[in-house]
Amino acid sequence: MGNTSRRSFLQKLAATGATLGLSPWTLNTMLASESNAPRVQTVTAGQATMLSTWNHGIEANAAGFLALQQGGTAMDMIEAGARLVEADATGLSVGIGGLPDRDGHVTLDACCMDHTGNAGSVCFVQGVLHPLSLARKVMEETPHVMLAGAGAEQYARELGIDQVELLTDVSRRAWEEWRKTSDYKPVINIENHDTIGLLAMDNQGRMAGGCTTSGLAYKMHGRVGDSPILGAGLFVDPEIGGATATGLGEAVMKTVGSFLVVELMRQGRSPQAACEEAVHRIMDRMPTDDLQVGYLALSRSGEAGGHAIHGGFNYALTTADGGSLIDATHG
Ligand code: SD4
Repeated sequence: MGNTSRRSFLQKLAATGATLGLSPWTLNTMLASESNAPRVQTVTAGQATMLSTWNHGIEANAAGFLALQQGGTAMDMIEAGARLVEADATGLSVGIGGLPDRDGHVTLDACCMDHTGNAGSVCFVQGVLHPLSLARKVMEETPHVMLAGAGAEQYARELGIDQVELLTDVSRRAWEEWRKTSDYKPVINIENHDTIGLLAMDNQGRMAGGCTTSGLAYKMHGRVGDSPILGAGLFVDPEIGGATATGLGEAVMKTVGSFLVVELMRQGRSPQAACEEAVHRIMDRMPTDDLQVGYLALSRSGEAGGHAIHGGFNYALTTADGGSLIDATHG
């Protein structure tokens, strides 16, 4: 992270921490441990843990821990973290402010899984501020797992979930600029590095996960990525652990990445080794010079790991002792 972006990140973290009512001690611990963190950490089984993709994972995890302190479950931690990032209009790849498709529509994808293995998902949703909350409602209140497009939007209206214009002045201007050339080429770690995947374990050992995104910028209208696809962008087996993905969804879907990571953990791999194997599966099957994918995994015993095709992928790991931003291994 460059000095300027790091400074603004830390300022934002301090402001968010204050809003969340985090103690100065917790904030200081997070700030102090933002660098030089080990790549793999083990926490005490039963100790609450939260793991989220990219820089904004620190703030998301802080929101998750606040939900936990207020009596929430692992699923509440996930929803709280996701909502914070979805509502941040400065993020260009999640919720409001997300970059639109090539026709100028912001379309959102999200899913979640809870500690019972239950799952909910929404995809190709427009005008909804909190798609992960909508996915949770699908999981908890309907006999279905996945709602798409107009049907999901109709359900959101019935529930009274906030409706908003997701295209902001900034994202509209970026789209208008892009339209001058309409050049579509994924750019590693640049185009979409804000999608958030979250994994959590609460004090009672309950595990949950979530993933929420506006997907690839300037994608074809109607394109749905890996993020709302259970087993691809997210998978949680309450007995084994969870995994989530970020990056080019097409590569993740073709290898059913998050399910693969969890199954590898079931066979005895550590979260780190499982993420590495899932990344190598992609690297073995397709050219990856222009393609980034990163996986995160959290085991039931509280061990965390992350690995990506290319450098530049990082993630936030938070326990009651504080949070750290970790540069994932790669290659
Ligand atoms: C997608 N996987 O729609 C998402 C994008 C992403 O970090 O995660 N970017 O393909």
